[in-house]
Amino acid sequence: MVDTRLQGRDLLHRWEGNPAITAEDIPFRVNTVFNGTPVATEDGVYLLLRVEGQRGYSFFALARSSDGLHFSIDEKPVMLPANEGPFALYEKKGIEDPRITVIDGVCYVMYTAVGDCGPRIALAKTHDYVNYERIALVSEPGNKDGILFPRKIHGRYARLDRPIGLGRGNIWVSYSPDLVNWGDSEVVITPRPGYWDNFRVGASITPIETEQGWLEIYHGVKMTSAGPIYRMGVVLLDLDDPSKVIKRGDQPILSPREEYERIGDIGNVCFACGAVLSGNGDMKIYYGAADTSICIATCTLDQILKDGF
Ligand code: BMA
Repeated sequence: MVDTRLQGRDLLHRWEGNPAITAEDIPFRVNTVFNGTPVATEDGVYLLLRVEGQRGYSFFALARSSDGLHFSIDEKPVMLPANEGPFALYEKKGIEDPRITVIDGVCYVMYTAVGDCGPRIALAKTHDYVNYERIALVSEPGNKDGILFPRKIHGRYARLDRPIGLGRGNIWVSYSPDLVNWGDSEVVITPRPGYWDNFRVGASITPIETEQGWLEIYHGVKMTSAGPIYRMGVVLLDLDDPSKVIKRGDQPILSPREEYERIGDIGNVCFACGAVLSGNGDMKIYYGAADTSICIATCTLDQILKDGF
């Protein structure tokens, strides 16, 4: 049988049921839902959703699914911006783009705290996906897309993030002994002039450990006269030293083409916030489309490693 994924323009295959979740599926009034991060639980796949309320700021809701495709959404939001304590000032304009990583059985969520001084990365944890305990604000402003690695590297926690330097976004790696204090930061990848990721790059999913290295699906932004285009690409990082790039795909693996990716509050956006890998190597990648819905794309890990580079 011919594998159509190699014939189309995209390596990933869009789920026929896309968009998987829209504002109409949320049991309370919202503006949009997008950029949800998945976690595989004993009860199926849960997705922590970024929901933008009617007032304009974002918060998180929980979606549950037995098959990873069809979701039902909890009646109430599960995490709202802090309105008191040390996080309140920095979450005044909302909480965005959560990324779940499970390390040693503990479910952590790195997210973007948005305040008057700009976006910074924050860390929380949960034992039931409904209650979230904030741990720390872990970056200065001007940083987004913080994502923990799923295990320590040489005895330290590690994360990818996206500080803005000279107006352009690069992916960096940093290390921590305790998840609170971070340092030894090094740049991992930068935008490539002339390419589909010429303007900004940022980590998108929790790195997946493979025999060849850490597989990271990232978002690359091309700036055009009609505005930015957000696509997904792949990079493979050294298992011992993730600042070392083993290889980086020349081409994106998914680009906005469908109407639900082209048209929305911010058009031309495919923005992944996580993936679920099954034992047989099948992957479901969850992405926000046009900042207006949540979509699902599939592939196998082998195919990404073979044809994504
Ligand atoms: C990024 C983030 C994402 C958003 C994307 C496209 O900078 O803010 O939340 O989906 O832009 O608008």
